[in-house]
Amino acid sequence: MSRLVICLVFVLAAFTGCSSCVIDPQTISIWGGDIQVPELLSVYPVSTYELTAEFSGLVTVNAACVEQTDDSTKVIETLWNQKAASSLITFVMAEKIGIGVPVILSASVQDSGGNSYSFSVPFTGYNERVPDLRITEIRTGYAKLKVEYMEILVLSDGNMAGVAVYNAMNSTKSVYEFPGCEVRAGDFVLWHLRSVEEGLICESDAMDASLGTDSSNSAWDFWDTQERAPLKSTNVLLLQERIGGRILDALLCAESKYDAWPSEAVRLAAEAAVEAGAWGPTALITDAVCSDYMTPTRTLGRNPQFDDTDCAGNWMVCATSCASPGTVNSSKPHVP
Ligand SMILES: [Ca+2]
Ligand SMILES: [Ca+2]
Repeated sequence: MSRLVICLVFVLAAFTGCSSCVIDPQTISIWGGDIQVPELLSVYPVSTYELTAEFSGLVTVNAACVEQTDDSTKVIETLWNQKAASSLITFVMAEKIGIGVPVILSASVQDSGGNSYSFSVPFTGYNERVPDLRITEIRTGYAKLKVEYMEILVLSDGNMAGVAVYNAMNSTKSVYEFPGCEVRAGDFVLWHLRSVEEGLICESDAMDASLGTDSSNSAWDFWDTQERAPLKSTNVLLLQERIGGRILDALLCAESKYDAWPSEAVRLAAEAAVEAGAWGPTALITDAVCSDYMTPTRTLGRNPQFDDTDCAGNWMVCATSCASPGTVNSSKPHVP
């Protein structure tokens, strides 16, 4: 059989070109008779100078470089420490990449059969200044311009870049990642799940930049673009320092019509929250806060009169019209 040459074109990111990089960033090319080459599974930064690439099989690296893709378009010398073929490769960059700065890793690898291919993947500079954060309020109801949101209180100064919310009951889009934003202890952050108005801005520099119903001039507003009931009232929400990273806080909530978590994903998230010490005493749905009677103006919030003890007793559904996006929660409960 003649030598099989397959070229697959993958547009992985907007890319302006890299003269000193030998790898074509938009092309994955495979040479050889066996096209079952190891697949690139993920690329993620693990420290300020290191990132890890995970493959579905053993590979060796032929070449690699990292290029900054903001205004500077700088190429950063990149090495890898590899004596034998591995499915987990750590690349070491010669220079620090700023928190949240967009970059692209381009590399060429080959497997034991001699099949080689190159790839380019975008990622952002490692955030070593993740603030301590607490979920303080959620709205799961939606009416007209009042969209679902999560309010987060910042407990220590830091940067939000890459901080992730895992929304366990949302199978369409289960993770939201915050962009870079310097925050200070005492600030409120608002993640609005829909964008249904004009003038919405994800604020990175100024708290008063965004318009929009429930935006706040004294909170950092971020706007997602989800649809169709994206935040369920029976749910487990995890706030993580980065995707797959340490759990900073969690909220387990459930309507009384359920006597068990409605999906395996939610059950596992509840267990992860309890294991991380972010909720208790158990991961059973009976230890979740009751989220009955929520409406667009009756949100679920921490009662500001109680200390944070990571359990259902800290939370309550507030009275009608007492939703408080971007400000301290009401301590007036809804009385059914
Ligand atoms: Ca704002
Ligand atoms: Ca509030």
